Amino acid sequence: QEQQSILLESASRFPPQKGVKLSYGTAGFRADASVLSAAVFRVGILAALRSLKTQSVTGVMITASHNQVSDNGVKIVDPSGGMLTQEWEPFADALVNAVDAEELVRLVIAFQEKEKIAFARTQSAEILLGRDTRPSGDFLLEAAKQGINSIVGAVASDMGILTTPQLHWMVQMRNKGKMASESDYYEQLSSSFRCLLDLIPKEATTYKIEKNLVVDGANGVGGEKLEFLKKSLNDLVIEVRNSGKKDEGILNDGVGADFVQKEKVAPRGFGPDDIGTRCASLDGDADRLVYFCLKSKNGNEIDLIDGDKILSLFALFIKEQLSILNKEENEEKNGYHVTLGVVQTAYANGASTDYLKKQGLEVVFTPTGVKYLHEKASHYDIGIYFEANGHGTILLSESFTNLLEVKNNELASIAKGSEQHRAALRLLALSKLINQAVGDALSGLLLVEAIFQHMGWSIQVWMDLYHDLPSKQLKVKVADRKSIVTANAETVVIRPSGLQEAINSETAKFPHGRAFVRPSGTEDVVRVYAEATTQEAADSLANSVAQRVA
Ligand code: NG1
Ligand code: ZN
Repeated sequence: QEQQSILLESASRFPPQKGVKLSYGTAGFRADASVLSAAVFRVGILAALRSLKTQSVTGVMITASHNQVSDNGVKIVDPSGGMLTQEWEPFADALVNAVDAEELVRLVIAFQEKEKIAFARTQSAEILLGRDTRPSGDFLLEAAKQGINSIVGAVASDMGILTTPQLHWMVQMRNKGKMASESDYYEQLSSSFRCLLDLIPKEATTYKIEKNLVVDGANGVGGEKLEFLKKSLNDLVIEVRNSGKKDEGILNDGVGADFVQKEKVAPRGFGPDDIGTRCASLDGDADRLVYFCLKSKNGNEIDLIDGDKILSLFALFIKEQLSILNKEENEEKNGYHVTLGVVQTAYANGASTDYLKKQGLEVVFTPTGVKYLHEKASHYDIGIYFEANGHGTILLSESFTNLLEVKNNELASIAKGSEQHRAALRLLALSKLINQAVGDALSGLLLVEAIFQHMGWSIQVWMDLYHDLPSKQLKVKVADRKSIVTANAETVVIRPSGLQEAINSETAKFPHGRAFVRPSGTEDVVRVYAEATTQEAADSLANSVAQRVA
């Protein structure tokens, strides 16, 4: 009763915008920031309910990632540190679209009964709040706090301005009972990075590693955080551009990983002087990372190193460490077979999939969206997942990590300092460096740099692992994007009928052509992807498929 009146009173202070219908898409709710207050308030309620239900810490992140600065968004971090459980998404939709405070209260009470969630002053639910650098973040954060405070027994902890992966990491660490502050995050990253560098094989490499890296911070939170992190890194000189400082430019405007990957050009602030330098780009909330190299003296053309190629680098390194570790081992005697799996989506360049399979790796596909990739990767001892756009990470199962600890202790006493011992130590350091809650541009960047120094590669060697098939992405505006329904990890359209046949007949016109369409989960568009042996063919295939969709 007390709960109902508190809820009713606070909900009436956040009336929803008429005519706005939101859905919990690939990455939570996103819209123009001006219409989001009520949604964020309600997501605060939901995060509190999730925390009460699981008796664990949850999180609310306010960000619209790579979208324009006037947009914002909100999503829930589940107790595992990953995305909100998919079972609760329909409730999130219902709650956010409730027409008034009365309906909202009815929904909450009904859901609470169904999920058997108890409200009591003595109950303690804790919700960590984070936001990116968007100016609208401040008032939206306030709305989230009020939503949380309207649930009896729930407390909000404002963690301030953070990258999305930092907040996910904090929630994961808190629920494991580990140190989870922002400075713990930096300490874990920089110490495991140092550890990997200390384990680099002694043999002289053929190539002298360029220790300078220039990073495009998308004028967002990642640039700011990297400026801080880099101070504790020896052996790597990072120059951050588009770091979000006043006058450096607008968030995601001609900068950032999404722009670089989709447009295949250098971001603002990069030019001919950077030819030959290793460059990287983060997205607006620093959960995506791509690398690139400027190509031409009189333009902004680049060679792109996307998520697929970062994944390939990680996979090669891990495979090498596993084979060193197993060199003198008899698997049967050991009774432990390490499963290593790679997870991609239909957006992965066909050349990357071919390459990975040729390396003897197991490659599986899921629909777009981290929640699907992450889940699939968690079925392996070591699961590596990446979206082509640069979002990805590595998951190491608990049993495998425990096995590594045991092996490390064993080897430390019988073969200290052996290559085998060092391989175990490298994998342990990797498990601490990589953010196992979600894709993290900062942690990913440090792992790339450490592996790079380990391999003694030039950037050219990395680029030449395989050559991307030319590809093209388009967006098509349609009346109702949800009328397109796909199957088989989004590679085929099953509705409307006839569309897949049309795509097939367009694709058949191009040798090695591949094309698919799907409704975006974050924008009101249908996305078209095409791949072929030449850029002209890929463009033309994308255009003709787009015409069939429109
Ligand atoms: P949608 O809008 O559903 O395509 C985009 C990305 C996803 C994912 C989400 C979340 C592409 C083609 N799609 O989703 O991979 O990163 O945003 O940010 O890049
Ligand atoms: Zn992002």
